[in-house]
Formats: sequence, structure tokens, C-alpha cells
Amino acid sequence: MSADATEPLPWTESLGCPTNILRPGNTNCPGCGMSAALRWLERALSGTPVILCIPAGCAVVTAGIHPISAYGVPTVATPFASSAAVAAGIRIVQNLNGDPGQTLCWAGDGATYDIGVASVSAAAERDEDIIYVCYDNEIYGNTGGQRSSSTPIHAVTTTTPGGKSQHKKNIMAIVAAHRIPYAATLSLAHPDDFLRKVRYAASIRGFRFLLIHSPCPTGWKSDPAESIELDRLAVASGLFPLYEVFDGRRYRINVRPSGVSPEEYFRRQGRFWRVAHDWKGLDDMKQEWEYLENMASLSPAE
Ligand SMILES: Cc1ncc(C[n+]2csc(CCOP(=O)(O)OP(=O)(O)O)c2C)c(N)n1
Ligand code: SF4
Ligand SMILES: [Mg+2]
Repeated sequence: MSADATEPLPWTESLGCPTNILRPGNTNCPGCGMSAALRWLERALSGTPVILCIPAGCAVVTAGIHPISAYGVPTVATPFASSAAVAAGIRIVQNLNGDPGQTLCWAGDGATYDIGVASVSAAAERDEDIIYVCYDNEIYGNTGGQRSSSTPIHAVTTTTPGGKSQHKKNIMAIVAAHRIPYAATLSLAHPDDFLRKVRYAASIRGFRFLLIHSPCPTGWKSDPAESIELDRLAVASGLFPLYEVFDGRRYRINVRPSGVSPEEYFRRQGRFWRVAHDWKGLDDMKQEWEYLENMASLSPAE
């Protein structure tokens, strides 16, 4: 971790912390990946005016009950189907007015992969000037833990009590196909990489897509204290590759698997109790890696 990543957070230096993205004392569960991700986001964008557009999901509940809010920046709660469109509209007006800062969607996997995917695609195709961040907890957390198309194969959810039969959807391939300027995957276990990617996204214009692997101890049936470790194991075992795609064509792999067995990751989460020793995701994971390696060698980012 760099010195930059260990600097005191702005709110520790000020009373009232009016510019914080996430204030202390919110409703997130202990160990929620969103809490850490919002703090990293805040650190990366420190000093930048931010507007959040948040569709239904745990992140809207995070705000708390009116008139208080755990978000210290202007925040718009949107329907699933319009989050990217609302953010795009706000940004267009801001650009006309010469307003600085960033307009972000802060959306779950249900909002991004499933229910709001049409407006994500539309905004990406129009290259709207927003940063779309998906905190991917691989479940519909807010409504009790139903499967999403981001849920990995074998994971037990309230709607897949026998374990999910399908593989996790490759949302990165979908957004990259829109030829957007920047798409990247981020892990809470790699803070320097996380900060660098957010800052790079903030330094360019157009539709930027950030996918954050976001542990959900409640849905994953994991120990809240192990959330960051789970993110580390997901990257180390190759289950959650860290990479960037520039202009939808040029690939850069940031971290390669270190040889850790995926079983170590599964063992620590109740949602994978059915996996035992016949995990059917191995071939799929190998193919995903082969695809990534091919793209990175055929069309490397400088
Ligand atoms: C159109 C529509 N369908 C369904 C719902 C019910 N709903 C609210 S939150 C949610 C799950 C959201 O999951 P995700 O986007 O992954 O966010 P998380 O709760 O995991 O943070 C659902 C299905 C809704 N509010 N609107
Ligand atoms: S249910 Fe999961 S995503 Fe939602 S606040 Fe709790 S830990 Fe976070
Ligand atoms: Mg979710």
C-alpha cells in the first residue's frame, strides 16, 4: 500500500465532514464491501465535487431515513431503469454550465447486469460523460438475497437453494463491446490498483465503467472480518480477474492468479457449501482467462 493510500481520510481532519461521500454511522452491515469501496472512492476523488445517482438496492438504504443522510454529497435515488439516463442528464447540464466534478452511478449487480442493463447499454452507446460504478456483491442483497446474473455458479441464494446452475455473466465483455473509453475491474484487496483506476477514470471523459468486487457477508454467509481477505482470494485464485479495457479494444491484465486454489475461497463462505470437490466452474474460469490472455497479447494496452 502506498503512502497515499494510508493518508488520513478527509473526515478525520474536519468536524462535520460535509464533503464526504460516505459518512460514519450508516446502515451498512458489518463487513459490507460497499462501505470500504465508498471510502476508497472518496479517497481517490478527494477534492472533486461528486454527484451520486443510485438505483434501488442496499446503497439506497445506506442513506438512512429522511431528513438525515449517510451520503455527504448530492445524491439522487432513481428507478433501476433510469439510473444511467438520470446521471447522463445531470452531467449534460453540468457540462453546459461548466460545472466541474464527476457524476457517478453507484449501482448494484442486479441494477447493472439485470434490471437496468438497457439504460446502461444506451448510456454506454451514447458515450455519456459519466462514471458508472457497479458494486458487485453477486446477489440481490436488499430484497433478501436472490440470485442475479452475476451470481457465480453453485452459489446458494434464496432463489437457488440447490446452488445456481448458470455461470456469472461477463458484464465487462458486454460494456467493452460498446467501445467505451475505459472499463476496469477493481478489488478491495488491491487498494493501490483501486485508487489508480478511479483516478484514471476521473481524468478522462466519456462513459467509464468500474466493476468492484464487493463482499456481502449477509448474503455470502461469511465472516464480516474476512471480507477483504475474500476479495484477495478471489483475485489470487483467478475467480475475479483484475484488468482494464481501453476503447473496448486494448486490454491490460493487472494481476495474474498466484496459484491459490478456489476451494480456499469457497470454504470460507456458506453460500458455496454445495460446491464440495466437484466445482463445475473450473473450465469456464480457464476459458475466461484464455480469452483475457489472448486479448491482452493480441491487443495490448501500452
Ligand atoms: C423495477 C424493480 N424491480 C424490482 C425491484 C425490487 N428490488 C429492490 S432492490 C432489488 C435488488 C437490487 O439488487 P442489486 O442491484 O444487486 O443491489 P443490492 O441490493 O445487492 O445492493 C430489487 C429486486 C424494484 N425496486 N424495482
Ligand atoms: S446485505 Fe450485503 S450489500 Fe447489503 S448492506 Fe448488508 S452486507 Fe452490504
Ligand atoms: Mg447486488
